Amino acid sequence: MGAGTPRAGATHLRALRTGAADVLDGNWTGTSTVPSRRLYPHQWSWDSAFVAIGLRHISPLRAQTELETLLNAQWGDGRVPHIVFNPSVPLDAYFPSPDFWRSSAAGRAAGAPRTVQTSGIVQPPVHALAAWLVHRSDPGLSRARGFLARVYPRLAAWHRYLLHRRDLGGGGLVSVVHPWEQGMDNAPSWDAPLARVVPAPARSFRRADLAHGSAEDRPTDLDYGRYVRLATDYRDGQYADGHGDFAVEDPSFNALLIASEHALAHIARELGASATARHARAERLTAALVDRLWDPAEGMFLCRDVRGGEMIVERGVSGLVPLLLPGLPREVVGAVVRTLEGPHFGLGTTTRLVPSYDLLGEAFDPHRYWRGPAWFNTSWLLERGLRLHGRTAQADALREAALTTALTSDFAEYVDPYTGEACGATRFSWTAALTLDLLHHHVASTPKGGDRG
Ligand code: 9WN
Repeated sequence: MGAGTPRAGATHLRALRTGAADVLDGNWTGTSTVPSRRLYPHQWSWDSAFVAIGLRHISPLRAQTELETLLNAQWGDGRVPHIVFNPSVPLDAYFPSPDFWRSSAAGRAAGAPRTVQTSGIVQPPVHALAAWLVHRSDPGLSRARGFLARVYPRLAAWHRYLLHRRDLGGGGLVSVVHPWEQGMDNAPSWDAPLARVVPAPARSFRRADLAHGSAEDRPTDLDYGRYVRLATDYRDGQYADGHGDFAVEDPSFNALLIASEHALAHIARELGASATARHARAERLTAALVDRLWDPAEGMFLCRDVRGGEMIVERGVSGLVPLLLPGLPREVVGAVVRTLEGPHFGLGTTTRLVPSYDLLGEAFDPHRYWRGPAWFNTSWLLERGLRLHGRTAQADALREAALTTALTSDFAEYVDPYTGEACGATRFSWTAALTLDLLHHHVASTPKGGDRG
């Protein structure tokens, strides 16, 4: 592996498993897992999907519960909210808090639940993929509890919401309406579309994140002002879709939807229904993704600014995530792998884990949120993609690097992509969970088999 990452030895493997399980135990609330006790003290949507993928190796029951708790907060229109608030956590522990989103009042027309408070935006749809992997880890328990039969209609409604209410560009792909929806909040790809948004005045809100993280690593106040404006406008429009100033088709969000659509096909078949229509939809979406977001000259996928009507020429890790799709044309796979290993992302040469943004980009910063550092979930997705497309040596090297870095960084939220230095929170849930998943496959050493298919 480049950057001198050592191979994880047996002692490390034991320490990793114990350490990762301990992080997940510490962040477990009884019904779900917080991403980080201090920084993110509620349930987050895509975090919970990644957490379930790891939890299944130590407790399939807890993994099922994690997903079911999230889906219990689903809105009537099918959306799965990006945060489910824990009522026992003080309001000022995280901003924006439930009194900002006012989900049960402002979201009434969209069918927000009455008994639980949530945000009104969404996050990437990793859930059906997670549900399928959780089922595969213990099919007996899953069948005995009717797990898939219960989650399938909810997951189907979730995908229906995205495909029917969020095709704002009219080309078959889903748009995100807020940078928080895509999950890579502060990525340089949002700079241009965000520039059109008038920021909410700094005095109109109070950030909670700066109490736990260093200001140089977090988004700026100006960015926050814009995030707040977009969320306020969405709320004040009763969370109806199609009116906001920000709409972007993002490669990673759509690729995760497609991967989850394939997973829904497997779930349908397991439940005795036909998988054909779902696989066909996934293939159609893959074709739309290539058609609308693939840039052959850049050798990667780009975001499309739906409101501005143009492609956003910034190289973010999101543009590599479609590698996890089985139906990607062979030349696209080859080009994405070359980009991943080339000077912009440096995997196997200059970087340990996949940076969130172009090493040579003007906005690159190895420590600032989503503008350069490496996150474990994107490396996990790319490890999966490399393995799926037969790049076994590269997948093995990335897995080793992720395992070693998870241990040395105390399961950091994100790391410096060159040095692996810990940034943000430590004992971060999805880092621990995905470590357990990588570890499981490392030990099983079944590159293409097992439950990875
Ligand atoms: C806003 C919880 C979440 C992750 C996101 C990450 C960060 C929140 C924030 O934390 O976003 O949703 O306050 O910055 O960007 O990917 O889901 O871990």
